[in-house]
Amino acid sequence: MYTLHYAPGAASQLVHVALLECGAPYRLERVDLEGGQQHGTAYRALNPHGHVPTLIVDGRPQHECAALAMLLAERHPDAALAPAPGTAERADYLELMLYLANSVQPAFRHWFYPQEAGGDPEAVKTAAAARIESAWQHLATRLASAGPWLLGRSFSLVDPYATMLMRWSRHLPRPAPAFAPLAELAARVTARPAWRRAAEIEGLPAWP
Ligand SMILES: N[C@@H](CCC(=O)N[C@@H](CS)C(=O)NCC(=O)O)C(=O)O
Repeated sequence: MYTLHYAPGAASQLVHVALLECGAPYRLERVDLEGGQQHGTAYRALNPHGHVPTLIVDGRPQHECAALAMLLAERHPDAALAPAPGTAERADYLELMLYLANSVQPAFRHWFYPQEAGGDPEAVKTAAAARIESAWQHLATRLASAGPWLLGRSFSLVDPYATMLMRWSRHLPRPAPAFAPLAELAARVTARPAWRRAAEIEGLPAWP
C-alpha cells in the first residue's frame, strides 16, 4: 500500500495518475498548500523541500514527481508505462521524461513562484512563459511527425506528465492546447480512466 501526499492539480497529479494506471493500492493524504502545511514540521519531516508530492514506498518517503512515476513504472511492469530497456523507445522515453523534469517543469516553477528566481517577478514570468511556449512547439513538432503518443505508437508516462504540465499552462498567454497536436494529445490522455478518476478524486474542473 502506497501513501501519496498530494494537493489537487499539483505535481502530485502525475503520481496519482500513475498509481491508477498501475492499479496499485494507495491512500491519499491531502496537503493544504494554501494554508502552508508543506512548511510545517510534520510535513517537512517527510519532505524537507516542503513540496508535494511525497510518496511513501515500503515505509520510506520518496520525492520528485518524475522519479516517483518512473519508480511506479518499474515496480509495476505489467502496466507497461515505460518501454523496455535497450529499445529505441526507451531512449526517447528517458530523454522526454528528463526534458519535462529539467526544462519544462522548472519554467513553471518560475511562472508560479517568480520570487524564487530573484529579480523582477514580471520579467521572470515573461521569460518563463517564453521557455514554456518553446517547449510546446518542440513537443507539437514531435507529435505531428510521429504520434499519436509522444513516443509514437505506445502510451507511456511521458503522455500524462506532459498533459499535467499542459494543464498548468491554462492561464499563460498561449496555453498548450493552442497547438493542435497538443490539444489532441490532451484529449487522448484526459479520456483515459486513470486520468478521469484522479481528476474526479482531486475535484479538478473539466479540462481542456
Ligand atoms: N521538483 C519537485 C517540485 C514539486 C513542486 O514544485 N510542487 C509544488 C506544487 S506543484 C509545491 O509543492 N508547492 C508548494 C510550495 O513550494 O510551497 C517535483 O517534481 O516533485
